[in-house]
Amino acid sequence: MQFNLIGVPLQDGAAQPGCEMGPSALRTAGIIPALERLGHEVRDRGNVTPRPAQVVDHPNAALRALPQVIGWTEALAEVAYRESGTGVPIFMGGDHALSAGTVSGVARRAAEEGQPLFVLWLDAHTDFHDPASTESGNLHGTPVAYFAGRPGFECFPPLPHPVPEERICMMGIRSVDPAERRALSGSTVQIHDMREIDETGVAPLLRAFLARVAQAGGRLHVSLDVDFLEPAIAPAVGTTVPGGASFREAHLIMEMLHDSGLVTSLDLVELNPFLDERGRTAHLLVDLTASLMGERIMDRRTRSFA
Ligand code: DIR
Ligand code: MN
Ligand code: MN
Ligand code: MN
Repeated sequence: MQFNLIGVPLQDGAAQPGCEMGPSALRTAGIIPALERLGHEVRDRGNVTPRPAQVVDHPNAALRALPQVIGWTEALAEVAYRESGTGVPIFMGGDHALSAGTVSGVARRAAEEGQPLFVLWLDAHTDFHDPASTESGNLHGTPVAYFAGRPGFECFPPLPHPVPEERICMMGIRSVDPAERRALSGSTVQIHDMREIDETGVAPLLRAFLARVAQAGGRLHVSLDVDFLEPAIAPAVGTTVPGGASFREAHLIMEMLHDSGLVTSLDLVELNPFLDERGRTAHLLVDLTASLMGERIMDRRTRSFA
């Protein structure tokens, strides 16, 4: 397989600085040799530069770095469209605001290929605010509502191909703000919160979603927020929430995603290497990416997803 690695040193969407070092940490942790060892061709396309920020006014005085995030979204939508034409793009973040651009770009690609785009959102948070509803003012809490085409994003770049809400599946959720809860209560976004994962296990939930993607002949974008993981194993993120996915739950998801053959693009986001100890979380992300791209414990005669 051909991978296009894209660095996205964006941190304007998060409260705490440090995510701009994410792409460097993932490169340093060996993401390129890890993929090459699996027989893939890897091209490092370098880091994205945002479009220049324009003056934008918004009634929500809490909003932070709105013009900058808009500039990143514009640039990323273009890069994601381009890089998804020649291989599987892996977007190395950078905070989660980057997904407004990456999903918008890969959705345009999917539309051109005549295939429906599905999104698997692995996160402690639903990131379903709009610029008016966010109380923290951190725009990394808004990308899903943007690429789903919800109202309130008039200040953002126009979205030619929104992702219908029923094609979005979230796993790992355990922190939802009141405004997000309200917006989601009337929505068809599929949410598997941590309680459901505890009760059911990740495998049946993911298997059902992947069957739906396969049946529709869809493409699948995976967006992995570091805070999806249990903080004890992945401490390098500014928004840790206890009770996250375990080491094996996360690897199992990646292994099943690999077996499905459906994944066409990937975000690795919210890694803040400044909060880490010896690149531990960056290494975990590299190992999870390897599982997603074909690393396995033992060869299997039967596929876990068919
Ligand atoms: C919270 C946190 N819902 C906010 N969101 C985060 O600030 O809007 N998303 N951390 O990843
Ligand atoms: Mn997130
Ligand atoms: Mn999160
Ligand atoms: Mn390693």
